[in-house]
Amino acid sequence: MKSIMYNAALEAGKVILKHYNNIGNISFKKPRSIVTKADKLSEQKIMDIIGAKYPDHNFLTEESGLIRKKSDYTWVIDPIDGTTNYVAGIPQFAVSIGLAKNSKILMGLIYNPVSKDLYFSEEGKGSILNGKKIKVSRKTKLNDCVLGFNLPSTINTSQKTLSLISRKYGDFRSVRNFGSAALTVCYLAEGKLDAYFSMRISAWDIAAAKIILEEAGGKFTKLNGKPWSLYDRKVAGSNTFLHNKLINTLK
Ligand code: LIP
Repeated sequence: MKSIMYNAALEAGKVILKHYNNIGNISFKKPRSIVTKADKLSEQKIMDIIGAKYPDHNFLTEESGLIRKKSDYTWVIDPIDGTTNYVAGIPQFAVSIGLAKNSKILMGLIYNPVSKDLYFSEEGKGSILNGKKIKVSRKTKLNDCVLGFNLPSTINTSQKTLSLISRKYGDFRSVRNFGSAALTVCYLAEGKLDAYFSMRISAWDIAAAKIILEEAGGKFTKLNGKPWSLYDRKVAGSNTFLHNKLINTLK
């Protein structure tokens, strides 16, 4: 399963790069939520590669939704996380592939085809970036911390997010928004950021990132601190040491 996951992500990366300087038409799935030809082709490439090897497995993907085949295994796929960056030529986007057995994430891979940074994790085996183990930061004070967040396409939830950040800004050393939730959580997993939250996230944005964070020593829950499951939208992640403080501050 691991080698299929790698192969699918690397092949999808080639598709994405092929169209990077020639994006073509952009369609709107919903107001402010865009999709390109490369999103669809990348997703198709991933599903073709995985489907050829595991024809009975389910898929949950950003562009096709849930394709259920009654298997215990579900591949959770975002063909380009950070499509707005992709379209703008900002090299901060990634392929994200997670594998869940029932509701448990077993494996995750996040690949930025421009930087070639590849994050991978497997349950119980830690997390790696380009083959080297990564670990979360060891900060324990919120006011030493850099908080990552993301802004969903829905105006109302983004305004709520910004208003929360505005109120709590002074509790943190700084905040960052990168436009790819998957990469943001990887930065947390490797200790570049110390905490993360989202008021609206989708399973395909976050499934792979969740195991990469946890296997690097981090903690990932719902925004209220309770255990996360695949369809929960409000989430928080941290280096573990800060988790309770983060949840309390963001209440
Ligand atoms: C996007 C994210 C971004 C988040 C958006 C959206 P897409 O994913 O990763 O950070 O704020 O809500 O989900 O649509 O580019 O795959």
